Amino acid sequence: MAFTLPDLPYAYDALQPYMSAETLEFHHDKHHQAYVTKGNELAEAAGMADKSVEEICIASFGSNQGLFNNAGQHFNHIHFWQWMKPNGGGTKLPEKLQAMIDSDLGGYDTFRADFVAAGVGQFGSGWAWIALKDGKLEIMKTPNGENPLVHGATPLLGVDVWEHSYYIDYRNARPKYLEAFVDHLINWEYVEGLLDASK
Ligand code: MN3
Repeated sequence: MAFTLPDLPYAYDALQPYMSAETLEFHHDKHHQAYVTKGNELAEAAGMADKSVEEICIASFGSNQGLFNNAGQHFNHIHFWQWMKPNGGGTKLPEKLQAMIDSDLGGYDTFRADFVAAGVGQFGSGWAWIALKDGKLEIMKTPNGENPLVHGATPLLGVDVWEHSYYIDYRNARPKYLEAFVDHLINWEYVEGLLDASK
């Protein structure tokens, strides 16, 4: 099925002051739209236009880099908009997720430090993740449009560390952006929904 750009699940200015309307206008309307447009062209050319974005990610990884880059980024951004909400973040997590963060990631404070460190430590463009692999949570980082799907894992939470995601609001201060994402933006209910759906 052809890729389509989903609407943002909130107003462009809803995540201020942690993510500006200007950032969301460029990031959603220009960057994500470009992945959709190019991804559709390349999926058509590869005879994969009838496949889902998840199927295309897995089938194109390592064999059709151009298609993978755009399909991967389309998948990542569909969820990225949902991984944020106004008045999100912080330490009030759904119970089941909190229990898994305690058992698998060493508790909330360790998760926060390790997740921010993964994002800061991703050299150049990419993503930091909580993924579910073999029934356990893991912190991961990936370059460019890569995601946990192509490593046999289920992405539950991801943060975009491409400069287009933070440069307008934070300039070069990637750690401050990541801290604001964790403390004020994460939609933990959406994360828990993906955990439930993965079982
Ligand atoms: Mn992006």
